[in-house]
Amino acid sequence: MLKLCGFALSNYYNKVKLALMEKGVPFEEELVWADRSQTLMAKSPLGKIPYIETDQGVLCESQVILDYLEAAYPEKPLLPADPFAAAKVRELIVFMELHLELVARELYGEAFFGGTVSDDIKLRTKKLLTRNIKAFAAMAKFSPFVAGDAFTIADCTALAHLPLISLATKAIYGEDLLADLPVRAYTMMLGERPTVQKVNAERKANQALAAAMRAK
Ligand SMILES: N[C@@H](CCC(=O)N[C@@H](CS)C(=O)NCC(=O)O)C(=O)O
Repeated sequence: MLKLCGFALSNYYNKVKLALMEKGVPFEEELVWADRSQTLMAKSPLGKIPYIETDQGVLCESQVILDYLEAAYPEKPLLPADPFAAAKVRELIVFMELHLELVARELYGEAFFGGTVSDDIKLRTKKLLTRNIKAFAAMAKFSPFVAGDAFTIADCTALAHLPLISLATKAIYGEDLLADLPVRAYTMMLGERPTVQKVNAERKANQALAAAMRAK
């Protein structure tokens, strides 16, 4: 059976986990911390999670994993059949990850992990996020799903990243830079899905585990 490896506090892990559950693909999970161990590096060369183990071998990078799942398990697609419509969904994903999440990630050290981020980085990140969020707002649909009227892999991505970006910007700038977008209502709407409830409950449990380990 396909194995999803990583930890449930990770937004990229939860992106893949939600897609697996929404597609109804059977899978098991293995708790792997991003500890740069030799075992991890052998499977994921940058030491990043998530990765999956399949009968054919290991795959890392969440978007590569989702593309593999769409091709290998086409019974319940999470992408439109039309190539252009599917590309528009992927465009939104690339946009959220490259231009929003990766930019906001600069803030996580201080926002979530007790570190500090320099004022220069805070300033540059705010400038970039302000510009990029405006562009994202012009592309995202939220009607009711992020790419339109159907649940797609863009929702697995949006749900994993957007609330985190809100939290991080609120913590660092005292304001949610995504506040003009209906992220809260969207998150609540998706929160009615049993798959999302399971992802959230297991993320909280993993957060408690990580906190208990840090306290030791
Ligand atoms: N581009 C990667 C990003 C994955 C990622 O950044 N994972 C984080 C956890 S959320 C990680 O493993 N960080 C540990 C590290 O970079 O050493 C993907 O899409 O899978």
